[in-house]
Amino acid sequence: MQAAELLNRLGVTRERFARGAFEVRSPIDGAVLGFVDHADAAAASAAVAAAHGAFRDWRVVPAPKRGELVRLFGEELRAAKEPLGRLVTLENGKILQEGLGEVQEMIDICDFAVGLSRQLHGLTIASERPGHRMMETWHPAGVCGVISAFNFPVAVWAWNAAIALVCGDPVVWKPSEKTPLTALAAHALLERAMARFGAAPPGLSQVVIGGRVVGELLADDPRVAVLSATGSTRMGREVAPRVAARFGRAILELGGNNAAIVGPSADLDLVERAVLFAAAGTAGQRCTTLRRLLVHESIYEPVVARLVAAYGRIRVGNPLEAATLVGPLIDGRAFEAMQAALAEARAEGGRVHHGERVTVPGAESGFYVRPALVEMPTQTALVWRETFAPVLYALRYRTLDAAIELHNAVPQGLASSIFTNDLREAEIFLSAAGSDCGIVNVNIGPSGAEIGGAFGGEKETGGGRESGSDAWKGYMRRATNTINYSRDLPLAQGIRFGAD
Ligand code: UN1
Repeated sequence: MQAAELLNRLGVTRERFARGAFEVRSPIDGAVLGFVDHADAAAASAAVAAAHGAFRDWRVVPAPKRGELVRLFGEELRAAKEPLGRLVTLENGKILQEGLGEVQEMIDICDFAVGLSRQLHGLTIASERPGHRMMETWHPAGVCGVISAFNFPVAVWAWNAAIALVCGDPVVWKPSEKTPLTALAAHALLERAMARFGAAPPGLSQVVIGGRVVGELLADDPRVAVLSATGSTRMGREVAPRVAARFGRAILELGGNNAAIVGPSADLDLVERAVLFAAAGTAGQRCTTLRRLLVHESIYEPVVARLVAAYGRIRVGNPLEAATLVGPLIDGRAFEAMQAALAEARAEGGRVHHGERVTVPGAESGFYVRPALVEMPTQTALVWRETFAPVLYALRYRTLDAAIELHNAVPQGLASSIFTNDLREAEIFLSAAGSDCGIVNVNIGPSGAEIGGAFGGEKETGGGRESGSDAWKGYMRRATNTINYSRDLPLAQGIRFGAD
């Protein structure tokens, strides 16, 4: 089924995808999928104004009622999983299994958010004063801006939107310019849910297709109480100071440089499967993609040999075909960045296995590559950088301490894992002296996180947390309440003030 038909089915009207000045092409074969317009700053500002207006009404709707809207959205997503997943594949190039998985992630976060809508609870805290009660109340924070990246064109928005909406925050979404059509489709499903819900204030959720000016407006506008931004560390470096300058709240999910340590006792069958999914899956274009493999010297040779062989067998091709494991890169720039990294690796004494362009019949203009495995003598400046492509650097280590040091030496801190059957090694890696990342796994790769946990990382990854656990607190403001039900006025800290 072609894009226009999918968009129709998903409820996007032709004016929205067939008439604009900007062409949208598929990374699969360069086919034109549609045309969109880009909003200017004034249009983005109008969207924020409308959302800000909606906030007055939405904040006082009881949270479980707000949850009902998200429940309906989850129903729409369930019904549209196949066409939306397919559209993700057409516009982003990830394999269909992963396109469908992305929609499943949206469904899961809706379920989570619906439950959460009855549990936005604060603490009751013992007061030091007789006849007093202290408690915390969580209130909606205000408009939530969402800036999302091409690699998860709809799921990351859904993590934010589902939580923000139950928390009482209207949402203004700036999707990646590379994936506007999936954004329009996902939003059309939310619009269907809002129509069924009946009581959503106008402007409650909006999608603003556009470039840099839209992102800048969301960063600068004081009406945007929370800005959740996913993308490169470079983008975060621009967004964060602008939000901070107006004392806004930013939830940042930026670059990763995720590693796995493979200890001497590791189950190597598990390692092979996990590395293939984590390093080659999604063509290396997840923020949680495995980029560094630190292997104990006693098993380094067999592990690398096995992976090089497995990489040679990966089916690279059209992501709509069931047997394909790796689809195209998003564009030529990603391909050039990958090839530049491989050239740099060679210059630094690295040994490059695979990584060459693959020609796919009928899709010659697509940037298909065989994922690369690069043996590096040391962890050079190149290895410190996140190259958003399927390049896995392999390094050897002698002691676990040295491995953890290498592991934590990079500037990013998103996801990590250790493969070991040695309880001590696993626990050390999980301990305060182990991995410094926001996600730390044992015997599974760093990618493919479930929505139930808080998602995000430290250092240059930005420190934000989205999705599950108590990440919802980032979308609300906390009020500490002290209530006096006595007839006296005892002061805290035992202060005496005036006559008594
Ligand atoms: C991202 O790449 O921006 O852990 C998000 C994962 C996914 C989310 C990745 N659940 O791979």
